[in-house]
Amino acid sequence: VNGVAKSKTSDKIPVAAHPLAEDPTDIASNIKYHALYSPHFSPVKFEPEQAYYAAAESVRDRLIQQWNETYLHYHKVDPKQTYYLSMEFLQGRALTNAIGNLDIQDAYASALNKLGHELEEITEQEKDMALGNGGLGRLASCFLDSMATLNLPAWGYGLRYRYGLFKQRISKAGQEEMAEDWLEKFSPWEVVRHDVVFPVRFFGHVEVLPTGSRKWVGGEVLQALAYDIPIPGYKTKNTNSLRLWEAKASAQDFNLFQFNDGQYQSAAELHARASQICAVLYPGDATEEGKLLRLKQQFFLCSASLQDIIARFKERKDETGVRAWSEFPTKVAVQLNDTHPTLAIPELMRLLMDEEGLGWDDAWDVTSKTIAYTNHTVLPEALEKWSQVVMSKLLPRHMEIIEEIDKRFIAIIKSTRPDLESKINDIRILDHNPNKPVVRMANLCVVSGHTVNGVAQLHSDILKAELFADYVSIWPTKFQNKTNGITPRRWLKFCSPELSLIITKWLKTDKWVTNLDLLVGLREFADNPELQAEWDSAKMANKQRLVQYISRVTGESIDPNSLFDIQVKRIHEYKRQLLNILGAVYRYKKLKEMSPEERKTTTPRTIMIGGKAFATYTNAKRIVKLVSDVGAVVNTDPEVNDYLKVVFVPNYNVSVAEVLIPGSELSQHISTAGMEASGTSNMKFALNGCLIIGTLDGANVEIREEVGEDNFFLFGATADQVPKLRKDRENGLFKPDPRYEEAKQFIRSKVFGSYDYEPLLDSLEGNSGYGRGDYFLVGQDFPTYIDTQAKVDEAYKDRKRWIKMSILSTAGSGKFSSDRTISQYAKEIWNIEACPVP
Ligand code: HBZ
Repeated sequence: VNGVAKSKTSDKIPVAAHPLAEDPTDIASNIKYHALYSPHFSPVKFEPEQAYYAAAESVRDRLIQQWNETYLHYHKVDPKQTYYLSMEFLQGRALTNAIGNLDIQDAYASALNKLGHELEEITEQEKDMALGNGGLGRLASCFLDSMATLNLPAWGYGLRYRYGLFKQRISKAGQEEMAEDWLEKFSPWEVVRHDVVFPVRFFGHVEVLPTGSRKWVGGEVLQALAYDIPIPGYKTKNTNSLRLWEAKASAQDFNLFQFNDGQYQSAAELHARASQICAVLYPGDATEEGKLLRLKQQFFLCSASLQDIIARFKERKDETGVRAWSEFPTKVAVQLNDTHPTLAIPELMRLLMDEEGLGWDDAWDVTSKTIAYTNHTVLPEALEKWSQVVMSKLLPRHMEIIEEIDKRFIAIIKSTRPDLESKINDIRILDHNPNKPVVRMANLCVVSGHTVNGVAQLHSDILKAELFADYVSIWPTKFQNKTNGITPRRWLKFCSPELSLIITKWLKTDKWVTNLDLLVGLREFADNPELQAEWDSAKMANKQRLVQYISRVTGESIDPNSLFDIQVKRIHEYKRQLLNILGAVYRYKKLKEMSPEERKTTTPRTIMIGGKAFATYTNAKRIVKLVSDVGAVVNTDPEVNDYLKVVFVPNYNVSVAEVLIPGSELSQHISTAGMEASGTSNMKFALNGCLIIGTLDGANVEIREEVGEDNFFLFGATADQVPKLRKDRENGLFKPDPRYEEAKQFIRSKVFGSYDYEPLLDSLEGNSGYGRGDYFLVGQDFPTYIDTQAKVDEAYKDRKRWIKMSILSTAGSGKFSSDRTISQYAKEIWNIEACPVP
């Protein structure tokens, strides 16, 4: 293979299949084998791209071995299994994670060296698998890693989108979206299962059979085809599956007669409709077509997954050959990742009643003992409601079942809780509003599921006190909290190997990788000058890597000695990137007013902001534009250049996060209190020794408790103050701080260009935005934000103090391992146990 010859030793390495090789030379042979015998390119090149595919395939060989063993072991033991249903999985890249979890990174690095390549360069060839939007999708992926690492028999179920989350480009106009083609060549990590195919119906009607039972018939039937992605656990044989469904039409649906007659489009109409189902993640839902497509996607995931789960349940019967349906909940736990897969509820009811012959009561018993629901938001506009008209057309039998669940729920309330009668219209599932009758998906989940959980303590408390308060009085034990977590493998060990080695050295063990609570052991060394020096240099190495990255993607040169201040997350008004940029504008103005001598006494900062705005969310896009416009002026202003830079980091995604987070020193988690359900990047930053400036919102509350209040820069109104502050504001009682007015005025004076920021700034005034001016309380929190940023500047001047705080931040992050979260789900919701492969 040409190119392999780049290295002196590579021609001595034979081409051979060694799927389980330990030795770098044998691994190199195996990589060569794949380059030659699993060719995807012409046999003339062995450049980084070809090396990546060949290396990935050689890793996959090894995974497949463990994967098959895992499946057979679960099949034999037949434990209760968890099925995590999610419309999103934000997996990112797989190669570093796979060789890290298999603990073969050194061998691979040296094997690739022998072939004339660097592991780091090879891993960068991989495209991110971005089948998710943000926190919710990444959480699902962290959970998969923990479930495998904890040897839990568990599956992820999702959709195989052709195009994942869009690629973001920043131009003069602001954000531009482009299709992200993660399958442009192919993915070496997926295995198509031609034997796993299920029919999924849309439209049609309900027939009543002579027996009285009902059957959904007619309409159109598509096929769901399974693609599996291996999910290796860390240093364990257990390798679980992420099963992604793709929609197909069958050959019978191709009208050869029409095609030969030249009617090409109508000949393949169902094929075309099938290819729309999984074409894109989150199709725009501004139009009726868009809404229908999204509902189809949701049902497609639910129907295919449940048919698969039921088939597996039936396959694993005992010696007597019978298995009562009442055993189903002892073998199956289904977790709904938000309401997006809610249709699993009526679909399971339908399959049990119409296909398996159970009566309503038995089917209900099984369904309600099987399904649990996680809520990820209290924002009213994010609570899913589906038109009853659309639902009846697309899923007539499911609509009947939902109506029956609603009816029975109301009957129970009337007979057992007369005190709640006046509230029935709020808590029932169907909303018969004559203008737009809808199905309230969260209500359906709460009524039907056995457990409902929020994702951080504050969020779960708010759910119980507000959104679901009436249900709490009906089912007091149904509601739980499961504070989110992140996998310490991807988010510390693999993304920051330097810091990881130091941690292992000082703790004298690497057991923290699977027992993150051990990090508290760092506390006793937080003042130790030797650890501090090592810590400082590891952080500096990560900052240098970030400097290189920023220079590569933006052309901006940033000073590694400045304070690296980062806010990366989806752009949303409640997350208040606008507060951040207003703070930056204020800082710039003050720097301009200072004498050169005075400027020298300030703490130099590089403010980095990144994140994608939903394509139709205009104000979010204006925020992106404002950040890049501010950067364009500040970064080219020679007076302030040494003291402030503002950079918009384009195309924020999982692999970009893996570079940004290790190099961060301060990160901003500054949502309006009560609005961010949890946040998970806050955990990743804290784990990497980055200090947080934040509000008492979501998991910030718990992070602050764990790292200590001295190591957290707190500001802002609290969640319980927010309603009154909004009222005061409406009543004209809000007195803006002069600094806040100054910052807004500075933007209005066109210092940052002539783009029309008025709609954005206007959302902060009078009556606009959500109908009430400054709904997100940017003006309210601005003064304490600025004061707290001044405290950050002071703290940074004292290197020893800062590094100590940084160490204490990592030391206090043990609670936020997704291993802890998943252990709690397993014990307190799913009732499943580990099933380690011997
Ligand atoms: O889920 C996020 C929350 O905003 C965040 O606070 C939390 O940490 C995280 C994990 O629990 N929610 C989302 O990411 N939500 C979505 O991406 C979303 C996607 C489709 C929708 C609505 C929301 O229709």
